[in-house]
Amino acid sequence: AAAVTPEELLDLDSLLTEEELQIREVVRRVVDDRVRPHVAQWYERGEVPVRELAVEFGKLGLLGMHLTGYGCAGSSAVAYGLACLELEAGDSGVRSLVSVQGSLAMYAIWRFGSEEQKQRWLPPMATGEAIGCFGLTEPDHGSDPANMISRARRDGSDWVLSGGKMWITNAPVADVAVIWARAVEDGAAGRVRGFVVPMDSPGVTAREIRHKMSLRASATGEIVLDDVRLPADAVLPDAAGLGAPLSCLTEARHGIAWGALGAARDCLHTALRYAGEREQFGRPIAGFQLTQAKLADMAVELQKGYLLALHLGRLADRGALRPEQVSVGKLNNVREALAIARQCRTILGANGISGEYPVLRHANNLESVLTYEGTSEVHQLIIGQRLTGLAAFV
Ligand code: TGC
Ligand code: FAD
Repeated sequence: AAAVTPEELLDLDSLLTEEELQIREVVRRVVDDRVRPHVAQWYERGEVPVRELAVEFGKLGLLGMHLTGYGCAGSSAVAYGLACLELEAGDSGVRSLVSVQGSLAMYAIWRFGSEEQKQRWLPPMATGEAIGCFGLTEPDHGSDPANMISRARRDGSDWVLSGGKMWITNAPVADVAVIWARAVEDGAAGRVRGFVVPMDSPGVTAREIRHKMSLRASATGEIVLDDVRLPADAVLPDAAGLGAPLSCLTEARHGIAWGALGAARDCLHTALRYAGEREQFGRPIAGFQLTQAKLADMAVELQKGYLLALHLGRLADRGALRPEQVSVGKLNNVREALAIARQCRTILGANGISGEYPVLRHANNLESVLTYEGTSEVHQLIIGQRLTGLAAFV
């Protein structure tokens, strides 16, 4: 019988609408044209043309694509997920660019910002003319953002921000940052508030983090906030408490549950092609039972992950998606994608470690994806808390 792709195995395309299939096709094409031919080189050099890509993606409505108004496309959650999947089939760093811009920075302004903040920032962010970043993690506080050290104190009507953020995607190239800091109220640390901070504000410095062995086609930086004076209207008026940044994470984590499958799919396609062509012991390695067991198991996991992502997307489109459900998707799909990438690596033998093939690049990227947006342990604890009613974080 003729070979089918892993996606054709269960005919899961039949679960998508015509419009969703069209959006997927558009994103797949832009990844084929603008990402695939260059991404190995970007990865090797540790440089990526964020601005050019952002403008390209902006033209297609991929930035803040699931948001409405202010130049955003207003697509469904499923369409957004499919876009994330296709982008990450190119590279996790490219999907990160879009996640951070749309689901973190733009979403925070869209959901919690004033009308003036939305008018000022969302249209240029939707076109990719303005790049955003999202500063929650600090050098000493990653999984426990509640213990953040960054502070915002009042000075007259102004706000003065001090502290620092670490591992911030897009920071080295960003025009604007959404920074989360505890407001100092009556001399004591109060609630977490969000601030819209132009990156050229006096006292803000961004330094690129170099020597990464993962997510090299992504700009990652540290932001230092040295008594950054901001006007009263820099605060996001509707964000008070840690729930605000955490709700932004729910948006981005949903995209990642889809996106990671793209990296896995690209690895599996590569391994299938390679196994069909590579001969050892006088026959294609795809004909060995042990190779087929690996390929079959990976195709099964990929399709299970896809069904899970699609279920989450449909729940989101009904307005019924809960954060712990997103944790199930993020935990499972990133964990399985990483396992698939590593397994594919074995099928390529020595070629598996070469940059001529995408497999180890995806596997290395997925190490970051496993850690950011909540480590797998944090998602296990979120699910565990939901199952038992007991919080085991502390
Ligand atoms: P906890 O007491 O559980 O919650 C504080 C308040 O927040 C509410 N809440 C949420 N609201 C909306 N969405 C969610 N996902 C929420 N999770 C919690 C909660 O109901 C509560 O509300 P209220 O009204 O009672 O105050 O908070 P906790 O301090 O115990 O922390 C819980 C924990 C550990 C799950 C949380 O801190 C966490 O998720 N930690 C992981 C941090 C993280 O994921 N950082 C990611 C940074 S951004 C990033 O990595 C970008 S990577 C680039 C890319 O995306 O491509
Ligand atoms: P830690 O919190 O120090 O965790 C270290 C280990 O301890 C992990 O295995 C963790 O699971 C475990 N651990 C921690 N607490 C517990 C517990 N209670 N129980 C059991 N185990 C526990 N952040 C942003 O704000 N914005 C960004 O744009 C952004 N981009 C990123 C890009 C990259 C490439 C990377 C790698 C990270 C990025 N991050 C960003 C930061 C990311 O969100 C954090 O790295 C992540 O939340 C984990 O924090 P940490 O690295 O400080 O690890």
